[in-house]
Amino acid sequence: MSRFTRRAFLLTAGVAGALAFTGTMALAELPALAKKDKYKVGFAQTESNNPWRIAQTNSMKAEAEKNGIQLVYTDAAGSAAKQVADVNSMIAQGVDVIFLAPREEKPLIPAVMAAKKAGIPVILLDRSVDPSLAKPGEDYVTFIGSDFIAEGKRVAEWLAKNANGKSKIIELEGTTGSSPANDRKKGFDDAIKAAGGFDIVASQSGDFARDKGRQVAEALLQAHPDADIVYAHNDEMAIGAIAAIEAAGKAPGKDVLVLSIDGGKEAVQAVVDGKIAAVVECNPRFGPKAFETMMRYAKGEKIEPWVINTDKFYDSTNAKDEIADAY
Ligand code: GZL
Repeated sequence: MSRFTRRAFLLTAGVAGALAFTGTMALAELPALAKKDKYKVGFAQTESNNPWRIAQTNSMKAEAEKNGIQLVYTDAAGSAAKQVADVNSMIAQGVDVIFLAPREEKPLIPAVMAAKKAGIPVILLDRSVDPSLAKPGEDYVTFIGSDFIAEGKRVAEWLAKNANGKSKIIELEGTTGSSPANDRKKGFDDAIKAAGGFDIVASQSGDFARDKGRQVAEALLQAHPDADIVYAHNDEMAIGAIAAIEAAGKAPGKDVLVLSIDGGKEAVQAVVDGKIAAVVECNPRFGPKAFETMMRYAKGEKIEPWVINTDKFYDSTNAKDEIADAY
């Protein structure tokens, strides 16, 4: 083949290739949501093992009912694999849109992609997926939730000002591989290191669960009797840690500072009682914002990649006056 012909061939092949790629990209667009009178909406929940989860589910069910929307609800009972199957069943049922609270960042990617391939838009609630594997505006509509890094950072910043000499930290992590656990750890650990003078003597998952949190706190308090701070990624594990501290013959709030995230009534009451030092709220009442975002998308609005929930903060200065707002 002459040099000229070869060059022409390569140029043509390159353009054809680019067109094909663009064509493929066009096929990979985010599914739309048509404006309809009646919607059939899926909500794939991770589990119902704590008050936070139950409050989120109740908020979604109440808002769906208020808007006359048929809700297809599933509970993955703590299994990411079941949650993927739950999403696939919603796809088979032909729902119009899927709200998904991905239990862990990576295992739920196939569910997000299957919905996209089926032309069903996904809105992520409360937890996100690995950003290197799926993107808002391309693979799912948006992520509605709190800034977990900021939540961890706020706990560290409060400690830096109020630890009064306490410095040895046991960290109780949330569900391994979940975005709140990853980011609450990153936000706290980076900020506490920057503050200086603290030492995270142990960090282990309690799976966001009360009894697991208690068991892990018991074991770590025995292994680190000099620990004088417990930072729990959620209220359930913080309340479990209080039981462990008391079982060790120590006084939570005096011998050991306990800090938490979620801001449920039980934890805020523990702040009032002096057993928890501070709680960053992570509001579970997603219903109104979830369906408002869905209707904005149906109207053709471009949805921001992150619809952020703002979080309150409770410590001894406001817990008594504001406990009524807690979920
Ligand atoms: C946070 C949510 C977390 C809560 C926990 O958005 O995913 O899961 O903080 C819950 O209480 O189990």
